[in-house]
Amino acid sequence: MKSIEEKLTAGFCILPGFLPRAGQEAMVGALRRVLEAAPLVRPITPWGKPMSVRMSSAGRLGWVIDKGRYRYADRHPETGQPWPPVPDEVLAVWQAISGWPGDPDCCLINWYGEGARMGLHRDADEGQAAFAAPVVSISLGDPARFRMGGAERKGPTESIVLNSGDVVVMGGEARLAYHGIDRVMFGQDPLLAKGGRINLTLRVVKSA
Ligand code: MD6
Ligand code: FE
Repeated sequence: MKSIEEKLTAGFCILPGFLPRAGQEAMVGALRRVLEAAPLVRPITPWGKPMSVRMSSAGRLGWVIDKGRYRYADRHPETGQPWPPVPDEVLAVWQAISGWPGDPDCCLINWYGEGARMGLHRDADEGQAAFAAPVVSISLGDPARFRMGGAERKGPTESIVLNSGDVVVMGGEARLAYHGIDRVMFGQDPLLAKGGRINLTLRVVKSA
C-alpha cells in the first residue's frame, strides 16, 4: 500500500514522536508564559460564527481575524501589545526541520477543547514570497484526527491521527494543500492540565 505521502502531495511529511515527553513538557511550560502575556481568544469567522478553536500567537506577527478579514497583525487584538517572542524550544524544532535559513515570523497557537475542530483550509495568507518556506506544525496533548488533502478543496483526502510530540511539515507542493482537524480525542493525554490539544504552526510571512 502506498503511504499517504505518495498518494497525496510531495512535501508533506509527518515525524511521529519527534519531541520526547520531557521536551513536550518544557514546551508547554514556555507556552503557558506566552499565553499569560497574549491570552487565547476565540476568533469570529467572516461568516459571523465563533471558531471552536481558541487562538493566540508568538513572534513578529500573529494571525488574526479582524473585522471579518484574515490577516497578520503585529499586536494582540485585545491587549494591544506586541506578541511575545517564539520560545526557544519551539525555534529549535523549526531550525532542526525547516531547512529555512531564517526564523519563522509567526507561531500560531491553537487550543482545542472538547468538541473543537478545524475545517478544511489552506495556510495561504503569508504572501507569495513566503510559500517557498514550509509550514512546520507541532502537536501537544490530546490526539487528533488530521485530514490531509491536495491542491483542490474537493479533491481526495486521507486522515491520520496526530499524537502529542508529532511534527508535521508541509513544504514544496504540499505547502498550499488543503487540510483540517476532524476531531480531538479529548481527555486521552494528560500533558495539558485542563486537557485538550495545542497545535503550533510556524510560518514565514512576507505579506505584512
Ligand atoms: C492542527 N494544523 O493540527 C491544524 N497547517 O490543529 C494546521 O492547520 C496546519 O498542521 C499548516 C501546516 C501544518 C498544519
Ligand atoms: Fe493549517
